[in-house]
Amino acid sequence: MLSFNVFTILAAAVACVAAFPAGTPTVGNSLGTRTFLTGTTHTIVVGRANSLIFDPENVVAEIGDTIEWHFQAKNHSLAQSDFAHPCQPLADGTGFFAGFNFVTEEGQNPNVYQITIIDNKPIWYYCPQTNGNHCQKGMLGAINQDFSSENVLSKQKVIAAGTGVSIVPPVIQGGRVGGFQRANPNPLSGF
Ligand SMILES: [Cu+2]
Repeated sequence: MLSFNVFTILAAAVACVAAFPAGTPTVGNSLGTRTFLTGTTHTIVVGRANSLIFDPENVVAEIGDTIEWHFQAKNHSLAQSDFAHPCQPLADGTGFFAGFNFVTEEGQNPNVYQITIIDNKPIWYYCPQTNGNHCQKGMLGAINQDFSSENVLSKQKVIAAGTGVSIVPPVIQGGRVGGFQRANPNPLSGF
C-alpha cells in the first residue's frame, strides 16, 4: 500500500514537471513570419435602385478581406463563375452561391452575404436570376480582375450577353449569411 502511494506521488510529480517545464530564456524569435490581415470589408449593393448591377461591380481586395453583398429590391442573387463561362456556375461544382433568400420589395434585405478572400486570383460572379435574364443584361461582378490581361469584366459582359439562359447553381454554398452591422448611409448610391 505504501509503495503504491509513493509511486502515485512520483507519477504526479513527473506529470507536474512535464506540464510546467522550467523556464528557458528566449533567444531570438522562432515564430514564423506571418501576414497581418487588413480585414477590410468591401460592401457591394446588389441591384442598386432597381437596376441590374452590382455596385461597385469591380472590387480590389486583399487576402483576408471580406466581401459583403447587400440586397436591394427585387430578387437577386450571386453565384461564382469563371471568366470564359459567365452566367453558369463553376464546372467542378465549387464556388459560392448565395441562393434566392434575399428578396425584398423595398429598402434592403436585413441579411447580407459574405465571403472571405483567400488568394489573389480573380473572382467572377453573376446574378443567376433567369426571370429577366439579369446576367445576360450585364449583372456581373469581378473581384481582383487582372487589368493587364484580356480577361476583364467589360469583355466578360459581352460573352454573357450571348449565353442564352443562366444556370442556377443547385446548392447554396461557399459563403456566410448574416445580419448587416451598419446601415447603408445612402441606399441610392452604394456605401
Ligand atoms: Cu439580379
